Amino acid sequence: MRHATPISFFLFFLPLTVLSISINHDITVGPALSFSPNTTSASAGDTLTFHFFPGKHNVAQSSFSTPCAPSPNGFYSGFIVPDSGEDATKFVVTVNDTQPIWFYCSEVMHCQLGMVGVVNPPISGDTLASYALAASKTTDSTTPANVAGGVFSSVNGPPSASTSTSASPPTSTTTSTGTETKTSGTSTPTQSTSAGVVLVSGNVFLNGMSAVVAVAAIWAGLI
Ligand SMILES: *[C@@H]1O[C@H](CO)[C@@H](O)[C@H](O)[C@H]1NC(C)=O
Ligand SMILES: *[C@@H]1O[C@H](CO)[C@@H](O)[C@H](O)[C@H]1NC(C)=O
Ligand SMILES: [Cu+2]
Repeated sequence: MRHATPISFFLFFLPLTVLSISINHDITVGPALSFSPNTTSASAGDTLTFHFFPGKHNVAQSSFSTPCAPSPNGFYSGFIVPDSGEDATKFVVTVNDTQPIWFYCSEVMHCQLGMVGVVNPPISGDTLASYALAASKTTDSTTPANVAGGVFSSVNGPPSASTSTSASPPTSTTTSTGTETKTSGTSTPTQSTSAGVVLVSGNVFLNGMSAVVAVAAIWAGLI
């Protein structure tokens, strides 16, 4: 029977090899004129969850060459302005590839004063510092016409865990303009104060755990 062990071992690892783990990256927007963290490394299929704090802020995607102005088909959250603390509404954007994603807040002068960020900055060449410098030299910001490229969520973390390699990003582009329904009150905002904190989504973790348990059980049974 011993000779059977390696084969079953492979068989039980097979599902794990196609399991891609999506990670959510939390980014706070405000209350200071900054995104935190302002630099994030993400893989395709990961999500970015923007958490909004007081001050009048939003997040809009830009290109490196046009700071403080939206890129065509870029994402835009709309203004999300809580009275105090974190707004219940978060904006979740799926990362589709590892190309750099430059973004800014379009409120008057916020981009010029350094309210900018990047996901997957190039290893060499364009830097956030040079983007911020170029932004500081622009005279005004452009606010996109419509909310686009993401979904609103009232929960912390990604709206749903994707464990499939065929990435199925949330396709429902929210086109509702302007007026957002604010669910006030009960959700306790967990402000992620540590920069760069990543939350492995619960579903993925559980799937991973049960796979590990299954493999361990089989392994133990065969020995
Ligand atoms: C990015 O954030 C870090 C940490 O807060 C800060 O030291 C740095 O100046 C920021 N970079 C830019 C270009 O704003
Ligand atoms: C990824 O694709 C989805 C679906 O087209 C889109 O909503 C989202 O904005 C894209 N993400 C980025 C960073 O462009
Ligand atoms: Cu702002």
